[in-house]
Amino acid sequence: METEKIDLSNFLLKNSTSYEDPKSFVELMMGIIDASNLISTLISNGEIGGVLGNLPTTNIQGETQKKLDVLSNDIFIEALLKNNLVSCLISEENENPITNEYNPSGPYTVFFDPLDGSSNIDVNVSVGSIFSIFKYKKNSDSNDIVTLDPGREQIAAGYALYGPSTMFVLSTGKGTHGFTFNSDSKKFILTHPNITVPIETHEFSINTSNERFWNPPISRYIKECNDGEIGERDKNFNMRWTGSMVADVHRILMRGGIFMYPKDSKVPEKAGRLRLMYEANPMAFLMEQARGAASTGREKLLDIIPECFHQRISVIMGSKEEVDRVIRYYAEHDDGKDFEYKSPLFKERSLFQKSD
Ligand code: P6P
Repeated sequence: METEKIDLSNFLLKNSTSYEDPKSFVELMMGIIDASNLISTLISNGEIGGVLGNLPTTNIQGETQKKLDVLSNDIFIEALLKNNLVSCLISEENENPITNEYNPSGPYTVFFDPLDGSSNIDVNVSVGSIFSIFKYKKNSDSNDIVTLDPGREQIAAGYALYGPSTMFVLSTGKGTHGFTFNSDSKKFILTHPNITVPIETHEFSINTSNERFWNPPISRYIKECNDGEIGERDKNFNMRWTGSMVADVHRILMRGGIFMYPKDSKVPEKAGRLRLMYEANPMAFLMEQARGAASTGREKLLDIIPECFHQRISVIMGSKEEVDRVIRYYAEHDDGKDFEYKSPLFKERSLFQKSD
């Protein structure tokens, strides 16, 4: 198979003309690849490696930290700061940016979630590392260390998926491409060039234990999926929820579907469960590059102007036809036009604010 001969580092070099600074970008990516390989090895040793289980600490998100959360975070920080290319690192695990005091003028800012879905690690379910790369822009008009741009300005984004096989999925703005780790050659081999998300699907992905907190457009969409061929959609749906965004989004990139973690009324002051800069933005970049769609329900995720490093956001992404339908449901609700949709679920509909 032709793509068998192309490994990730050759792929990056072959496409280097599309990067503004090829040498530094390829070197940065090699650091991320090395970190992912190291994390993959730690994970594959599981209990034998003594790296499972919780620490007595919590991260900035108030979440209990796994041993592997901290180990993965340390591995990424070391890999990304050693080559003096990164001026500013923002990790899910750290409240403040990690800066490179040795080289404050590095050309890149990197946002990352070192081990997404880590609550699954002790039960041997797929987890992953997510990264998002911007050109470094110092924030001249405030004492913030870095300017936060919308996700559309990313120069690259991707993830390592530590699953039955270890995969690396990447976009530099020229399509989304998948690589599978070859344990013999110790290289990531191009196995899924130009990934394209099927436009339609029969599979949805949402944590249904939150149903009582959902806003009306989400409840309307999921009810119609559950009504199947006897309802509005005239077809049956299936549901999948892994609890690892990387695994759920990867499944959708491979075979279609819609992933939803909308803002809901469970914690009204929270703008959503997932974080914009190191979960929603990189996944939305990959999804749009694979001809899928990614929205908050009202705005394209990649157009959101960030307010802070750990900002939470409503996430709806996947097969374009399905995402467009959910967006339509939000619009019809905001315009009061979904009146024909009567449901006992909405007796408190007045509680649903336009910002939800
Ligand atoms: P819940 C993992 O902690 C994560 O950030 C995503 O990977 C995942 O989609 C979501 O949270 C799971 O959240 O509420 O279902 O546990």
